[in-house]
Amino acid sequence: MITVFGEGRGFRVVWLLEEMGIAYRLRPVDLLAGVEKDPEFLAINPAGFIPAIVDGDVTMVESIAIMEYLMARYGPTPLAPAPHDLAFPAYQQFLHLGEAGLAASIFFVVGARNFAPPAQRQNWSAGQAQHVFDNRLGLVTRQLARSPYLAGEAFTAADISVTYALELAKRAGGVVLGKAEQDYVARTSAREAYKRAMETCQGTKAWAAEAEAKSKGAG
Ligand SMILES: N[C@@H](CCC(=O)N[C@@H](CS)C(=O)NCC(=O)O)C(=O)O
Repeated sequence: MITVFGEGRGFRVVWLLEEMGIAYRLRPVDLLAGVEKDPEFLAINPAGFIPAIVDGDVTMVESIAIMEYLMARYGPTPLAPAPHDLAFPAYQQFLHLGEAGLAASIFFVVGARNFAPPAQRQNWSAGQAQHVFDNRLGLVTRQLARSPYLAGEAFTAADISVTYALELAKRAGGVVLGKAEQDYVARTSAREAYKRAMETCQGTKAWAAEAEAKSKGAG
């Protein structure tokens, strides 16, 4: 059976596995407690970041690469349009933009806002990361004016990639999503597979509930 190590971006992997109906188990990794206290996980990923998967003899990191591996290995699946499909270029672009453009940049804004010493919260690099996120988000907004999902009419793994990034930005990055993005996240997160993934990822579920309560308190 496939083992997924860690939530965080591991939520993408769990959501994909739920969409595809593939058996797995989640092995929690507590980064806040200190990964050095988890030698079993460090044996899987010596670099100590999450997520990782183990599937038989295969060990992998990088959430987008893991999703591509799972869809290629256990597909075909409509979550990954084939190369000759008209939806393929947008699918491929937004699958990667969700991490390389959005999550990777807002991750550093989240770190600065929530964990940096107060004097460093507004530092130059955090500002640059925010700028990169905002700029790439413009491409998502433009695409959502054309179609309900990022690759067109049908939900794909690109939507798993980008939804995770938007939720991270909203819950911990202080980003207020526009109407199009809010409606989009409401659409993608209404899926049964998303709800099952949330039940598996209890850390993510608690974090989402806390962020929701905070935003209501602030509003
Ligand atoms: N590009 C990687 C990013 C992985 C990543 O940064 N994960 C975060 C948590 S979601 C982490 O483990 N951070 C701690 C660290 O990098 O040491 C992916 O998509 O999997």
